[in-house]
Amino acid sequence: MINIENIRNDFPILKRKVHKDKALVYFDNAATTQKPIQVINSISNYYLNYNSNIHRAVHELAEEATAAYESTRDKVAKFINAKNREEIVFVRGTTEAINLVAYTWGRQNVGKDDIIITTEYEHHSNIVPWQLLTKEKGARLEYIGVDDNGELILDQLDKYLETGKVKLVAFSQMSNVLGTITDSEEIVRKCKKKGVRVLVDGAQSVPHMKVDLQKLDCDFFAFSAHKMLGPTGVGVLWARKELLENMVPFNGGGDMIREVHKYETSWNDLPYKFEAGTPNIADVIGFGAAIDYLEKIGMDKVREHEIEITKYALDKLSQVKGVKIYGPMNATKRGGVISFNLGDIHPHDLATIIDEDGIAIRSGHHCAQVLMERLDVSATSRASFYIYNTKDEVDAFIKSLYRAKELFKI
Ligand code: 7TS
Repeated sequence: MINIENIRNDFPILKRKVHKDKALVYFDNAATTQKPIQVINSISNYYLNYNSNIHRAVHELAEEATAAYESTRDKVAKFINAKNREEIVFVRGTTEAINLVAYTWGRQNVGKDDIIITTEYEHHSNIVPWQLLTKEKGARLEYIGVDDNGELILDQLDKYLETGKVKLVAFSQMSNVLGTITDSEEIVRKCKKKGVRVLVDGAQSVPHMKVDLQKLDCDFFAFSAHKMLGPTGVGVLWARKELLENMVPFNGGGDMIREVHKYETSWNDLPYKFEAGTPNIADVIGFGAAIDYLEKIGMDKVREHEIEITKYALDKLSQVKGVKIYGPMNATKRGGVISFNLGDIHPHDLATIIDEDGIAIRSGHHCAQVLMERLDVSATSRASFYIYNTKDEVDAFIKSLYRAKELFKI
């Protein structure tokens, strides 16, 4: 069991009131999580005490900043059990990581009539880059469908793999709308048999469960710091060393070069070949503090807490008459994300009403319009949890839904 009271004390924002005197119930964690004081302090400590550019100067400040920045790379590698620190590329976030792969590896390896597969429950950031690439190359983009339980219909993958034309399968390890945990190892196994590359979007999984890249055995992996207690503007692309070595650079500029001449340039070693320009030093350092924080709790404990709170919320929510919940009803098959609709109340109206009670949820298409089409809705409401959320907060949320029901007379 985790000590929620101690954890909550580390998050200054949880003490603030909203709408004058309402306690904040923050259930929008799938969008971004709150930050503990340890992360905030590590960023301000950098600016207060050793602000400097990295990898360039020999003075003490630069050495301290470089060491702190590079120590996050080691922490990330250990956190996701990557074999080599050189395989960890810092980017702005999941979106940039996927675009990097599409623009470099994709342009080099995908041609006319090739197939890229994604799924119907992807975030737009794992759809649009592939649309851009396939349109440019005259290739095809195909989808693994979602069944009525909110799970992927994996048989559909076999049919495409049989064609021998699939170059890449790109999918999310956890849906940001349905919470569904993808059977990732099974997909990787099927793809490996056919020599097909796999990209896994870990934006929702890495913050919430233990991820082991050596076990997962995919080829590309992307995630964002800000969904796991870290700052915005930092994320990770992990890719196999041999792939990164053969990929052309994404951005050209400082730091990514070894030698530049008038007409020719040679590239720096990995991972610097993919980190052009002054990076987001402060926030990478803050990301390191976020990983330390999660490691101290233990990812097994994080997951355990989330299952408990999700189970509780699914149970309470399904007792509210008129509620439709999307995705698997078994809390062990999903992360702490619950999308739902209440009667015919528009999700934006519902979110606005319950916000008056201090409950912050997300409403809309959650950057997953392909899934909205599949579910035949224009939008859903979504409550998403993290380590600092409590059952009392779930109760407050449910109470607020009853107030909305009364207001809308349903
Ligand atoms: N992939 C998944 C599965 C996501 O949930 C998100 C963000 C992204 C990619 C993009 O991450 P970014 O850090 O590059 O923006 N998801 C959400 C969400 O569910 N609500 O706001 C952002």
